[in-house]
Amino acid sequence: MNQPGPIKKIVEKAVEAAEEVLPESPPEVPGAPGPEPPQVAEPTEPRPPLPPKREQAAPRPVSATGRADGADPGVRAQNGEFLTTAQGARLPDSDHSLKAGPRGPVLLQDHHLREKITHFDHERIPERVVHARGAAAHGVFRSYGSAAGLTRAAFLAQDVETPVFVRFSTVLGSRGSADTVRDTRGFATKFYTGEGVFDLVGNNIPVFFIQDAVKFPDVVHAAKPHPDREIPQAQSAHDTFWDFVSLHTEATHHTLWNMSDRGIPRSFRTMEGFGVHTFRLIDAEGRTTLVKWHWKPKLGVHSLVWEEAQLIAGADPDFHRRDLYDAIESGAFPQWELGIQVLPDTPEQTFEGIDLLDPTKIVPEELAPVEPIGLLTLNANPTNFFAEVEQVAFHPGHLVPGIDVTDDPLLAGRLFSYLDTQITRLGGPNFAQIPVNRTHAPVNDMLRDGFHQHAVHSGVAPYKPNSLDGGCPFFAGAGDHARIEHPLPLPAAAKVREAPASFDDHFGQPRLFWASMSPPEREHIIAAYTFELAKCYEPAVRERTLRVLAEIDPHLCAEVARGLGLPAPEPAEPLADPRPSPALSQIGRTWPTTGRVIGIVADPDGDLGALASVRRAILAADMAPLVVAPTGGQLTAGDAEPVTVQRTFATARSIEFDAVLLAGAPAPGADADGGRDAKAGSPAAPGTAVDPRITLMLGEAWRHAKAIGGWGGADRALRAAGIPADAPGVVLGEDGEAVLSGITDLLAAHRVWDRFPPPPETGR
Ligand code: HDE
Repeated sequence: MNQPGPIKKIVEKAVEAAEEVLPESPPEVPGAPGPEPPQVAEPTEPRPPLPPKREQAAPRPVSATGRADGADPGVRAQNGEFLTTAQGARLPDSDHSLKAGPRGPVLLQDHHLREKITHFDHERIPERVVHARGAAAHGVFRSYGSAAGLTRAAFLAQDVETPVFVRFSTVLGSRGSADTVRDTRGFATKFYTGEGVFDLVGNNIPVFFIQDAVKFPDVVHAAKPHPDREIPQAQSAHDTFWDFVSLHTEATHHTLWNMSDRGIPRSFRTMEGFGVHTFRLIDAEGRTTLVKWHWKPKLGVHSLVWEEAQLIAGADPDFHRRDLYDAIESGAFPQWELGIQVLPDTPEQTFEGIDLLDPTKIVPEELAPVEPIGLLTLNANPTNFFAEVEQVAFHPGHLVPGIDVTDDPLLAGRLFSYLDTQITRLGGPNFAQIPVNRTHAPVNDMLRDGFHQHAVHSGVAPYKPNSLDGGCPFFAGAGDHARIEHPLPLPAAAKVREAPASFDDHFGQPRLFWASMSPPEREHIIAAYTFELAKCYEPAVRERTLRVLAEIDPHLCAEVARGLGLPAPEPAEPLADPRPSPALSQIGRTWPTTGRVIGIVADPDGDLGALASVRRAILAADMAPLVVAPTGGQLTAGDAEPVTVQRTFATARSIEFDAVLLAGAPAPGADADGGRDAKAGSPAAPGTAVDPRITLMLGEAWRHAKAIGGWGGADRALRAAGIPADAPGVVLGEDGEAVLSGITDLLAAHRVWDRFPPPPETGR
């Protein structure tokens, strides 16, 4: 056994030092920037660096060739006491360039200056051409074994635990764009299995805009900002997008999902995920099954409302990123069940008349139930965003034995694209050696050299056949876990640029989706189309899109047309009535409330004891309480336990909370003045009894169908906001904890659905 070297000793010392200051359990309020609170004075005494925060993890230490290297995870990060150059020479100063005298010219021989600036100049890499904005976490996947009869994939055998890294993303926006824009979300999972990496690179919407990869640049060019003025950022509400999708009607199904509440998720934790394409599973005997992959969130599918999404994009553009990291930091680990729809592998590759090679079609869950096969738990935040989240490289062709692709023409193009784009984005062909991309299975690929080669390969014969390296490495057989392509028989065919006739049905499944929506969900879809089209400049684009909507549903078309001030066209032929799929609606079930955020508005003159006990009850229920008060600091009164304030009336906005509790009715704070805080109104209404920022917050929570509760005179605040005390989703009482219990029941249904206004009378 080796003696610990000096670096290891430093790391151990650092961990010990940090363990003395780190809390045993997760913090009550997540978001601390480091593992230890800093002192006010700048530290000057050399000491070992702090370790990552308790909830953070880095990629597992394996070598560039996939072998467990036994390294302490800490020693891979920079970890000395002293500032050095990149070559490890200790530096006495990094605040001044080397000059000929204090006022003299800077000397060319200042290598430290040149090294520091040169490195800085190259800190950025190209962002992803799509899915540039994202956030990710580490976790573990535990397989139930229920798919073991269908596939020989070792990680799907019973109770196998596989480390994973999951990246969520928006599609359209740049790396710095807002999280809550209306868009599809990426849901990409890297399974580090013992048989190599398996990537499930999916989305939160089960269908795609196009049926053939050759159209991908078209749809992306149409959806990205206009090339002349480069606006709008991360939006579909503009002419080029609607121009394309109204002409290219195979996009109708995906566009309808984007216009539904699925386009504005409340959280990554409340999104479903889909593999979109059909995949093929192969068992040990070579029998095959077709499957569609599904991720089902334990917290249920939950979305924002559009006004909320817009407010958040301004007030907290990092909303989804923060939500994911905070949930993990506070121990509310997000979970999804992986499920499959199991479909027979017939020569036609159809199921109940649905073409399984057409990525614009779903198989309704009522026809083929989603069978759970394992549980994903995200339990650690990244330690370094760039190294892990920015450099991770997924690929739908990263497959393991027992899992294969189908001939979906969209998937075929993806199999080419990802590796190709990553060579540019990650600066050469060796990005599989970046720590987050390293497989946990030994690599003997005979790929050699290239930019950023990290492995130090031995041997002289990186070719096959060879005898100089003893013939190594050798081919594997099925018994050695080889990934053998399934010998699928192909029908005789001619070389054509055509799609099968079944791909021509562009409206049947959009009709099914619309028919499956509840009244409030339909209202949201109508509003979304009306909003987006009203943002288009060209009347022809609006009119053409209305013709598409006429093929989905006359009410949808008529209502959007009404909002645009245009006549509603008729469908080309009578519309068939589809059988709805209730599984597509978000409404009608209840879900765990773990990790939900409750704002408690404190009245500094109210009962602080009740406030403190409700706060504790929220924490005990695994939810996050945020106390909102006129100023920061702590609230104290008499012998009552002091309560720490997390948000002030000036910094708080309703959008941060899933529910609002009123511990009284706070009088206007000292800064309730339009000059200081425009939210307070300008000029401030004289004689207002309740702080106007709180009435604004209540009005927003009301419109967004959030639960509102209160005690200790809270009814005055509701009156000031014009909210009836007996309205749906309002819980008032004398006992704060009883009010909280009512609010928790409401939160389980995600929104107070009855509160959304009924559809206007339109004769339908
Ligand atoms: Fe992607 N897609 N895609 N895509 N995709 C990329 O790969 C592409 C498609 C998806 O978090 C790129 O490394 C083509 C469908 C996700 O890093 C690129 C086509 C689905 C992510 C690419 C599609 C996806 C990407 C950009 C049509 C859902 C983010 C950077 C044939 C099943 C992964 C990169 C991450 C990323 C190409 C269609 C999901 C350019 C050509 C369908 C989640 O290679």
